[in-house]
Amino acid sequence: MDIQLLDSAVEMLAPCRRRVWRLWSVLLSVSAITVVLLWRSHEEVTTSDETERDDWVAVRLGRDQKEYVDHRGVHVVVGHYMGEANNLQNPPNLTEELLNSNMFDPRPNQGKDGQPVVIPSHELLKMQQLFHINRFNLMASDRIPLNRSLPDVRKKRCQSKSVNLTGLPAATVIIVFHNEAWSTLLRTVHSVVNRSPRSLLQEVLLVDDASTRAFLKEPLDQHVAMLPVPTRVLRTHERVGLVRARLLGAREARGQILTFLDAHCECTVGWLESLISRVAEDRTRVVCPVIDIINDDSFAYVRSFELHWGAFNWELHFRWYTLGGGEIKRRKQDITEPFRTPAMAGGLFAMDKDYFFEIGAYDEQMEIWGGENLELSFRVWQCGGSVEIAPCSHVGHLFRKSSPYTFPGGVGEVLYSNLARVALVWMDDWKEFYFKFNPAAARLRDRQSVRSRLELRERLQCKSFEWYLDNVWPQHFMPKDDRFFGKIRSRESGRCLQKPVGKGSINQPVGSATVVTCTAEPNLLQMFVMSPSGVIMTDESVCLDAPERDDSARQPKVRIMACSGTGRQKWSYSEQTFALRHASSGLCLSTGPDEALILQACSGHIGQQWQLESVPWK
Ligand SMILES: *[C@@H]1O[C@H](CO)[C@@H](O)[C@H](O)[C@H]1NC(C)=O
Ligand SMILES: *[C@@H]1O[C@H](CO)[C@@H](O)[C@H](O)[C@H]1NC(C)=O
Ligand SMILES: *[C@@H]1O[C@H](CO)[C@@H](O)[C@H](O)[C@H]1NC(C)=O
Ligand SMILES: [Mn+2]
Repeated sequence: MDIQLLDSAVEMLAPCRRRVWRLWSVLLSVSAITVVLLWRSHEEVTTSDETERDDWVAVRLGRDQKEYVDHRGVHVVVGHYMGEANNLQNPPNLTEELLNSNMFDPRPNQGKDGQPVVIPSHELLKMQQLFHINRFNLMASDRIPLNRSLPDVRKKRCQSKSVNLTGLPAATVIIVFHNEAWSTLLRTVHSVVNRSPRSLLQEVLLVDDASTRAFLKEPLDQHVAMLPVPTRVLRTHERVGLVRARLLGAREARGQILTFLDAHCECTVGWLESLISRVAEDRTRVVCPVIDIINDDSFAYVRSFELHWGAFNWELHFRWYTLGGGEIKRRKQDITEPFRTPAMAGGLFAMDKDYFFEIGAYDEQMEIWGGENLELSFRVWQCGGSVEIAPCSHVGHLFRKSSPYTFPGGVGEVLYSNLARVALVWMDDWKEFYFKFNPAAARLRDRQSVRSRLELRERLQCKSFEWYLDNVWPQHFMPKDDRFFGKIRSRESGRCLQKPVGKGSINQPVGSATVVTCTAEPNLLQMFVMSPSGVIMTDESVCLDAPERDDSARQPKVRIMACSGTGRQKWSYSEQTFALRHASSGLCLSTGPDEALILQACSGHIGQQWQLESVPWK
């Protein structure tokens, strides 16, 4: 999940292996150390798929920027906005005049080929002031031409794979915006116009959701009138939010394929044909591009990783998790082949227009944004379609640290109402799990009228949420009737297993597994799921993990790590001896020094006895 770690692990791979081989040839007497090194490097090769090596990374991600990758694509984490709001207690004095002026001032070579923009030091103060308007570096954006060049970030095999455009349906690209900056909005439009095969691009529809900026009115109409592709601007009379604005665009669309984009994207070559060809083959497919990163400070285009799929955590916040083991294997056969994803980020996707309306478009009761991506994902999967990511389609998206938008009614109210609707309509028993552990959403539960959406589900004869979990996301970490959910208590100390706290609210919480004083429910840090196959896991897709081999001499530490589906994360529990035995090493989970947990030869000792205390989840 941590893109920086992933990145450096991949980059270190090649030199590391060379070093190992040199050692090997020099030290003919095969020392134990060499063996260990070799084994290590082998393990690294197999776990970090070398065919997925990313050769092009324009800039290193900044410290806080990397946080975006975990939930990129998505305006997800409320906590994020709340945190950022503190900085806004002293907002700079942004006058109406400043807000309404278009400061677009392109310099021919700035941002060229996706390079970062450099602002001279004497302009830094001004730059900081302007940053607050859209919560990204507006001055940097305004210096980059609308038609800036970007590298072809696709895998070699994608570049050489040609798509037969004959007979493919054309798309309407729908871009909803609210007070977007001129340069980001129009760079989105120009990148669509310049990098889409003309025969596949029917038109561009801009939906202005009640923007107040003067330059987004007549000047925008005049600008788009000159584009070589039919482009219309639709306007709502009052703020209707993302869902209803997209619906307006969808109803007006003339193309057979609806392609939704955020208003601050840049499409790269090949992006559209890879999406449309999949939908043309099967109209029930919803296809997403790989979402690359446009840095909110420098506007550098940063290639992202293709080995993640979208899902969600116990709070129904969208997350990117490492692909399931089966999917990774399947991908090795052909890395250009699209792969299924349990959920989509929501901002960027293509689907058949008729299918969009047949399966119920969007839930019109959803306000502003948030949750609509999960709603559509569940609905498509449960009602017979599929959601996938096309690795040969790359679109850059500007990720911000906070939202510049106003939320009529408050962020929490809007988001949790939307999520409550998702749970009530699509999640069956798991809605009780969601409400039980998310009081903010539970409070809004009774205010939702979801009858028409339930009728839709009935009419389309959609499958259950259990089917979704079993078939679409078998690696899920939700509770279920066929598995344990609750606390894992040491019979020796009476303490409970607890997962580490993640760095920042969005990074996966990895670290040492510890036992600490048990707390009253609902403390989600102490709740674990044990699947029938023996995986002990918890929220955010982290699992109880220990080294694979019998290394009892060193008393290997037990950790909480990203779930990998490998043998090192399998355990078995005996209700007779209360032992939790690590499958691959045969050792037992034992309390160690301090709060730590270690593996030891099984002895039946009280330090190896664990009580699995079920907690009702629905
Ligand atoms: C902000 O600027 C305007 C115009 O320059 C001025 O009239 C107003 O007093 C300023 N407000 C603050 C809080 O500085
Ligand atoms: C962008 O447009 C300008 C002016 O029309 C042109 O001179 C320039 O070559 C274009 N740049 C790219 C990368 O196409
Ligand atoms: C492309 O597709 C069309 C229609 O499906 C077909 O007639 C044509 O032969 C194909 N062209 C190539 C080069 O495969
Ligand atoms: Mn966005």
